[in-house]
Amino acid sequence: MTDETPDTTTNQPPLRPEAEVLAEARRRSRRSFIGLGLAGLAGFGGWRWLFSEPNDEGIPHRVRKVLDANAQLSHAYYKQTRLAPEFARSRARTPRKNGTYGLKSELDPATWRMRVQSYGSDTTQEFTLADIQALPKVQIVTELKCIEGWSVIVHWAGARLSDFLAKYPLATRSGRPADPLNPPADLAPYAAVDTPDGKYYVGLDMDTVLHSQTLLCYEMNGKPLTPEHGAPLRLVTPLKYGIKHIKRIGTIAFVDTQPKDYWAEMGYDWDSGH
Ligand SMILES: Nc1nc2c(c(=O)[nH]1)N[C@H]1C(S)=C(S)[C@@H](COP(=O)(O)O)O[C@H]1N2
Ligand SMILES: [Mo]
Repeated sequence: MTDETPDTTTNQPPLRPEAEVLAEARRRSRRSFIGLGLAGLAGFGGWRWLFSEPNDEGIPHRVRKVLDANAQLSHAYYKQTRLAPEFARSRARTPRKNGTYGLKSELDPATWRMRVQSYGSDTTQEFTLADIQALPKVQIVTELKCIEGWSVIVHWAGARLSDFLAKYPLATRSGRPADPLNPPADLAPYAAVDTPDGKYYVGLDMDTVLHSQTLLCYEMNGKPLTPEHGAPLRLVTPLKYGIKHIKRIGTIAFVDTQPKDYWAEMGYDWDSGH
């Protein structure tokens, strides 16, 4: 973040560190809550704006309730219908190397494994990159949006996380496959995804896990991922901001409670959708 040099070849605006954006959002929220009308809050854009705010300070209780109701509506909508826009491959560019938490130690791709803890048990199963690459290869050209205020169209390739969970049914207690169109009743509500060293971590709700554009990604713009962009395997989930696209996946655990999330702990909203 702050230690990164902007990539001048892609002609992007100067970097705004996440921490700086966060501080500004806090100032803005304090100043503008009083002047904000309820009508605005209840509007479709209103809830999104508010939910992008880092904290609840100063939100009257009743307003909070309206917001929660709106969030539930939008959640249902998102679940059933939303896809991130896709673009022509010719528009794909190389994104910044942004964020190095959990990437600082050396990693040998030959000995790397993705360790998955199945729902309702302590057992973990290990997967090689070849296991992931044996699943259907899915390619999407979508926008990577960072909360710092930049976005880049990127061509990603990998396996759908939902295809992985259909083949390896680790997200249900019963061992039933996690069919996104007909989710079993004993499906885990959340997944926790961490780097191998545990220094970066994201939490995902199950709608996001099973979304058709959520990939266990191993290629960027037609080439294997480089270490800076998350080799050997990263998450891509284009309805969420970049902060959820965890690079260098180490472990996935299917769990009952909302998992800890690196940037949510710093004050961003846990969902981080856009
Ligand atoms: N392990 C890890 N993954 C991470 C981060 C990080 O610091 N560590 N930063 C996130 C952020 S804030 C963004 S915007 C994207 C950027 O991905 P890129 O470096 O491939 O552009 O990675 C995300 N994944
Ligand atoms: Mo980001």
